[in-house]
Order: sequence, then C-alpha cells, then structure tokens
Amino acid sequence: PRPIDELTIWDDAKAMLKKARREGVETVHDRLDQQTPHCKFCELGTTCRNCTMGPCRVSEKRPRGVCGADADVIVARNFGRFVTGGAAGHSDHGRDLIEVLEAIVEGEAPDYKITDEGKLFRLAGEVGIETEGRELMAVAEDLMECFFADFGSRKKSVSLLSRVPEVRKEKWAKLGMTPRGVDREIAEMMHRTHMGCDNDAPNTLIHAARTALADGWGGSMIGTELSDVIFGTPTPKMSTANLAVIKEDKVNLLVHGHNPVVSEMILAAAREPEMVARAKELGATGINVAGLCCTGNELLMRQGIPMAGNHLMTELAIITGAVEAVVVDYQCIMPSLVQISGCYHTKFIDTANKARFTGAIHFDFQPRTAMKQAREIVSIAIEAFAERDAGRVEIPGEPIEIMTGFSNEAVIEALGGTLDPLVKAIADGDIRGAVGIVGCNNPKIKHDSLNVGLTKELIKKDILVIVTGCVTTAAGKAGLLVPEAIEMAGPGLKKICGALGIPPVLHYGSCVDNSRIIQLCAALANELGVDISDLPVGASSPEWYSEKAAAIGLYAVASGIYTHLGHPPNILGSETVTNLAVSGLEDLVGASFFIEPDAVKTAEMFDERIKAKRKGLGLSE
Ligand code: SF4
Ligand code: WCC
Ligand code: FE2
Repeated sequence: PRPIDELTIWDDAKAMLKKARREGVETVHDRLDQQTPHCKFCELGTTCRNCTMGPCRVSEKRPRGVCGADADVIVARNFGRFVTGGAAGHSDHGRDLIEVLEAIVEGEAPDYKITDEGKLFRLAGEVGIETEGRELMAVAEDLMECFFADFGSRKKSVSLLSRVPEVRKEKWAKLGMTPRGVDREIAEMMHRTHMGCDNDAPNTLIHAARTALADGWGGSMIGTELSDVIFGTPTPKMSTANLAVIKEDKVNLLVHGHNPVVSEMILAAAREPEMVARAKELGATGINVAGLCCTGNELLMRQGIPMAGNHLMTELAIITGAVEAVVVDYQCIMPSLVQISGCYHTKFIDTANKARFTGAIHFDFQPRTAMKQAREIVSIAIEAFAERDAGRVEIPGEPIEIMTGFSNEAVIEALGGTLDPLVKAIADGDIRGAVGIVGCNNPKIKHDSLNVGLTKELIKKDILVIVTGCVTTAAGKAGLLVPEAIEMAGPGLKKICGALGIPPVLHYGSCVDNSRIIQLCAALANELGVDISDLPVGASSPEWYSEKAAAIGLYAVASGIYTHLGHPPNILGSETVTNLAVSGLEDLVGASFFIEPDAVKTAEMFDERIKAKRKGLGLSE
C-alpha cells in the first residue's frame, strides 16, 4: 500500500487511515490500488458498449468499431452520456423538491412548510407568474406547475433562463444550445447516443452542453431555489468542521447524501426533547447531528450544523468508532460504507427507493410521513449508543471554526441591498476577479491538496474564492472560511473582506448550489450590460470525480465561464473532442476548459485570464 502521508494532507484523515490499517478495515485507497492500472481504452474513452455488435475498443490499429464508429464518435458519445448522468442526478434531486412543494400545496406534507414566503413570491415574479394580491398557496401552486413543466418537453426554454443576459441567450439559440426541458435534453442525449444516430462528435457535444445547461439553469437551480423556499434562505453563521465534530459523549448521527428533505427532518427529530431524554437515559449527554458531503452543506448553510468531512472522509468518519448511525439519501455515497459500518456498531440507514444499499436498514422516506419516519431513524441511532465499544473509539484533533451561509440574498444584504459595492470593488481592483472552486475528492489525487492549494494561491492574488460541495470542508479545515483568513489574502481582498467582516473564501452551499454562482455571474453581467464571458471570473473543480462535476463544469463553460479541471475526463482518445473542450468551445461560447494538475500554475492561468477580461472591460489589470 502507498504510504499514508501520500494519501491526504489532513492529520484527522491520517489518524483514521492508520486506525483502518490497524483494524483491517479496507478503504477507498486500498481499492484504488487494487484497480490500478486502469483499462487504457476506458481511460481514453475509446471503448463502446452501446450495442451487442460490440463491445468495441478502437485504436490506431483498429480505428473503427463494428458499426464503423471512430474514436471521435465513441468518445463524444461516452462523454455525452457521462455529463447526462450528472445532469440527471442534480435534476432529479431538484424534482424531489418540486414534489415536496406539491405535497405542501396539497396539504399532504404536514411536517414541511414554506419558510421563505418572500423568496417564493420573488421567484414566481421572475418566471412570469402573477403575484399581485394573490394568496401564498395559489402562487405556490402555479410555481410548482411551472417548474414541473420545466422538466417536460413542450417549452421552448426552461423558465429561469429569464436570469440570463440576452446576448448569451442569443448565442445559445444560434448554436442550438438553448435548454428546452430538463428531461427532454436528458432523453434526447440517450437517443442521440444510441447506435446509428448522432455520429458527428461536435454535434453530440453541443447537445451535451445543452443538457448541462438544463441542469445548471434548470434542475439544479430549481433544487436550490425551492430548498430555500421550503427550508429558508441561508444567512451567515458560524460552525465547525473536521472529524472532531464527532463527540465521544454524544449519540452521533451523520447525514450523508444531497437532499435536505431528509436531513432537515432528521435534525428536527433529533432536537425533540423526548429524543434527547432517551439519549441521556442511555448515558449520552445529547444527540449530535453532523454532516457529510452535500446534505451536510445544506444543513450547514441553513442550520449551522457541523461538517464531519467531505467525500474522502466519509469512510474515515465511521472508523472513529463513535458513529451510531449514518443516514443517507442519494449520490456520492460509497457502497463500502455498508461494509465499514458493519465493522463497528454503526447503523447504516438508506431513505430513498431510488438509492438502496444492500445490507442497509431501509426507509421509504415520504413527505407525508417524514417526521414519524425521522423519529424512528433517530431512535435507531440512539439505541445503537448502547452497543458502542468505547475501546475502539478514537476521535482525532480539535474542530476548526468556519463561517457559512452565503446565499446571494445574504451577500446582497451585506452589501447594503445592491451589487454596486461589489461592482465598485471589482472596478477598483480590490477584488480583481472571482473563481468558484467546487466539487469532489478523488483518491487519485492527494486528498484536498489541490482544493486547498488552489484556494490559497488565488486569494493571494486578490481573487475572491467561492466554494461549494466537498471543497467546503477542505477550505474550512485549512482555516480559510473565517474572517481571520484575510491574513492569507492579498491587500485588496484583505481590505474589502476585512471591512465587511467576511472571509476571503465564501461558502456558497452544496453542489446544486453552484446555481447560486452562475446566478450571481448573470446578475453581475446584467448590471454591467455585458455577457457572462466578459467577466473576470472562473470556475474550477480540482479534485473532481463524478458525472455531476462534469455536468457542472460543462454548464459553467457553456455559460461563458473559463473552467479548470485538475485532471481530464476520459476524452483524450479523441483529438477532435479534446481540442473542442480545451479551445474550440472558446469560439462558440466564449469559454473553455483547461486541465492542469498544479495549483500554482492553475492560479497563474486564472490570473492571466482575469487580467485579459479586466482589460476588456476597460479596468486596470
Ligand atoms: Fe461497437 Fe458501434 Fe456497437 Fe459501439 S455502437 S459497440 S462502436 S458496433
Ligand atoms: Ni458534490 Fe463531488 Fe462531494 Fe459528491 S458531494 S463528492 S459530487 S462535491
Ligand atoms: Fe475497459
């Protein structure tokens, strides 16, 4: 096995990896070793399994599959389906929020309510629903219908494109990139990539971009906005992160996955006095709900609950031996968590019929019965406390302080109600530009080394960083999510963030909340009367692994945002596809991807880009 020091930058992770080796518990790193080297064809994207005349693997020696498809076609199809998997994940999550809104409107969800009524009315106004003098529930019903229709096939474009600058929409229309309906684009990609359909790589990629845009400006954005409506729009607050948020004297319940519909209810149940009383009867001092991955981000942003870890910490959290239950919904949940839970007293509980895990305790979590089910789940966690083996508990380190809760609404409020102060700070060069650093961990990359490394490099250059997803915990553990982190930033950021009392790295939420970032970009572009591609901004996913991250990257690029990936997707087997991704898209949508595994070089690339964009806007470098 590789030395533990090479696997991660964190002490808490190293301590648990040592414990895992001591206790004979297998982790993601061990399995990566078993899987290495990977299949070369698959790495290049030149393998096709789309029909049973194959499977085919193309190379210089055998350049066409049985049907005649070449590497360009095969790579484009594979990448198209890959992105579509991600768009489907985010968007189906968004749909679940519409279904909860529907249940609220129909009076079928007694445990949920509309928390941010103002936001619901604002949203309705944005998509052209009459709000003047109307009842909340009537407007909510119209909004629910409008968003459901965004998933269908009869619209010319998804409704929240109302936020996009006209010039950008014209570009999309010309290219055939306008997202019409979320499910429609997803289904059409499956059609196009069936044998004998779209056999022109650039054409397939244009549709991949359209599908990604349906995610960013459709499914994800609806997910974010309705989560705010139902659970409240985030406001700045303090919390903590790392494995030490797990408490030796408490019942520890970790929520993992993405959908706040489940985790919010779990948290509410865990706060009930009867639940706490039962935990105390069993000798605990209380119940501690902490987060993993994105449902953790959701609860962190809105409720300030602590974050136990990101993607590569999920196995390690259980290895502390102090976790009574892991409650999951869907996405990014390693099935290995079931086996690791089995090595301890930990109960592994799944809650979604569309994401079941063999060996888990299953709940078919429904809006109508949410609180009752949440109580049952929390009770399972509490009772498990009695089974904990104190001799196997090891919780490393001390929790690190973080600041969270930066929705666009909160940011605008902090700025005094308009974007003007932000525009001025950018014009003055105090904030030279902004980069959203988002996404995952990948065991092929030293855990969080690039996530943290790039963030630090950028703020030194007075480039504001916005983080979401699993980069949140990385930035937080590195001490970058507190106001004091301005000491690590350049003079301009130090001045502006210091005056506002905010960190130079802002936590903007979960992965679907990347929609908040593109919304902010669109608002800035509209304010300046330019296209998004004219802004001094960028996006990065340094340690990405998932289909969803690819969808996010592609909707960022298609929206006009220069986007960095720390390692390439499986497209290098086609020069056409690779060239399009890293340069050709620039001519089409005004932005492209760039691939760079080094944090310092990446920061320099962003710096150059931001200089050029500032110059284009007539600003000093
Ligand atoms: Fe092979 Fe073509 Fe079938 Fe793909 S679609 S498996 S390349 S024959
Ligand atoms: Ni979003 Fe990436 Fe984390 Fe999963 S939770 S691992 S997609 S960043
Ligand atoms: Fe393969």
